[in-house]
Amino acid sequence: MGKDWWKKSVVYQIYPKSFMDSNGDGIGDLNGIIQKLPYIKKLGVDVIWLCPVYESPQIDNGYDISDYYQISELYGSMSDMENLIEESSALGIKIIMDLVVNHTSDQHRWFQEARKSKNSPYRDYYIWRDHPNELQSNFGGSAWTFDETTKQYYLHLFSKEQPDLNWENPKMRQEIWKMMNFWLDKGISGFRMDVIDLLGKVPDQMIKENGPHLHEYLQEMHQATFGTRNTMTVGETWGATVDNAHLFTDESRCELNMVFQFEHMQLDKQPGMHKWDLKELNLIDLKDVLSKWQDTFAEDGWNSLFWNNHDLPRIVSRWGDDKVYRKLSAKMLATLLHGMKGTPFIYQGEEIGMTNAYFDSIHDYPDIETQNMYKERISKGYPEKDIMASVQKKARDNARTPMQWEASKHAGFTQGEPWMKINPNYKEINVEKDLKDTESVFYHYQKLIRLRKENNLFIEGTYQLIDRDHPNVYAYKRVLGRQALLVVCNFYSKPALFEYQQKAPLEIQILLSNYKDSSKNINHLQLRPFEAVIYQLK
Ligand code: TEU
Ligand code: CA
Repeated sequence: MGKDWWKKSVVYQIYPKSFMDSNGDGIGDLNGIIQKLPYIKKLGVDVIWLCPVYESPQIDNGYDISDYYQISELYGSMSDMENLIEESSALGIKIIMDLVVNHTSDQHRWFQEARKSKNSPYRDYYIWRDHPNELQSNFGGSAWTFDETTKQYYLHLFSKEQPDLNWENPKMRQEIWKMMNFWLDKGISGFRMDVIDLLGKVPDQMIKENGPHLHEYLQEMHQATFGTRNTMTVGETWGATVDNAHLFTDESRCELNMVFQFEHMQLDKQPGMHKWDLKELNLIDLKDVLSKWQDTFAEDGWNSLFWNNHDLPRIVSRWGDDKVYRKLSAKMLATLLHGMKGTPFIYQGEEIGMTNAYFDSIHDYPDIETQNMYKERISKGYPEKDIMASVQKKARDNARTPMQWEASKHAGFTQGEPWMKINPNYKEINVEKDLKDTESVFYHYQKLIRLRKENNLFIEGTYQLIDRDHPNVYAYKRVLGRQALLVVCNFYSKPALFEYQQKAPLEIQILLSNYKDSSKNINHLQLRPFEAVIYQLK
């Protein structure tokens, strides 16, 4: 296997709590994932990114880890995890795990020891101050919580149950390297690294992201852990810009393979405001941002490609049309993304066009981020109907409703009572139905994945945006030698005209379309609602 296998891979993200419950307690688990491996294999992906399954009080669904070396009982046992690694590997599927090392749970032994006394050998694993400053937690409120026992404040950039680790402490870093090697030795193939750009924070200077020592830590990590192994690493970096992204990903720097940048995912909020403050997406902004990222990694570094994850609302509800044109628009969005240069990530349920939840009550959105925001905005006097409108559009729980496997009770997700309400549209939208329908969203994803394997243009072709100012159509080319792909997507339900104005190719072939009878007349293409076509030009 070459060192660049991750460039040719497609990744499937699993949020274990909501994927498949094997024992009827209403919570998805590792054996549930093992049961569904043939399904994942059928889709054609190469890698599973497994969200946290470690021991955790579940304040933030596992992003609050109390023991890095244990599997949470909710999800199974260490031997279930070993089975998952083995059975996936037998199918040619690699596993990457979530690495959550910006913070631990307040129930982690290190924090329990640290909070006992200022002289605790673990005190300096965390960040303590006599006085708080203005730093805010990403989940609302102050980032500092007073601890009675020792009368100091500790830092938490997320909930107060997620104290931040002190990365300036070399002993703490050693512990993390040891833990990473433990998992690599078990046979996992790399990590997705939670909020990795926060490690170098300097709270006294109000610096959260991209602190001065961040890249030293990542280089040290590379050297001490995965650097000598054939792995894949992707860092979650809300603070990445085209100017700093190369620091993470350029090969010679020996840090990470790629990052998740979120610029495109923030185009539908009011500038400078929070994601809850809604704004319509402007397609030209989207073209500019995605093209800028394609261009920045044209030579060195590599893009991740994604619309969805467990923190983001469902893309078909967000920028597609989940009412009249659900299937067509889900396929259009998939085509637009998977035609680009980079490694595509598919979030569970995206491959069947699962939608936002549209629950009416705030009680059906248990996520801590949403709950905190709701309370805060109610207390500030926002109208509840506006808050709920934002929740229905943007809440993280939109992605976390259980996977819809079948039309039967609880969508085939569990024999018991699901931990979270299931989207009532499961009778219409489910895996069973998609697998029976050759025109389904599932098979469209399957074809996109297959095309990427068959045709090197998808991996290596350079990216060129076409007709930037077209208000409704997103079109681009991928070029390699004398061959090219032309991807044309009508982003809206309104018919649109696209005219290819470059030199006419000798041969035009349709590789994939979301309509049966798309035209090859690329000089004058009348596109129907959400029509998306990939042409090969010779
Ligand atoms: O998310 C990082 C993060 O900053 C999110 O809280 C993000 O701002 C928010 O979801 C946007 O609405 C990562 C994990 O992906 C997330 O699930 C965790 O809650 C968070 O880190 C803390 O570990
Ligand atoms: Ca279970």
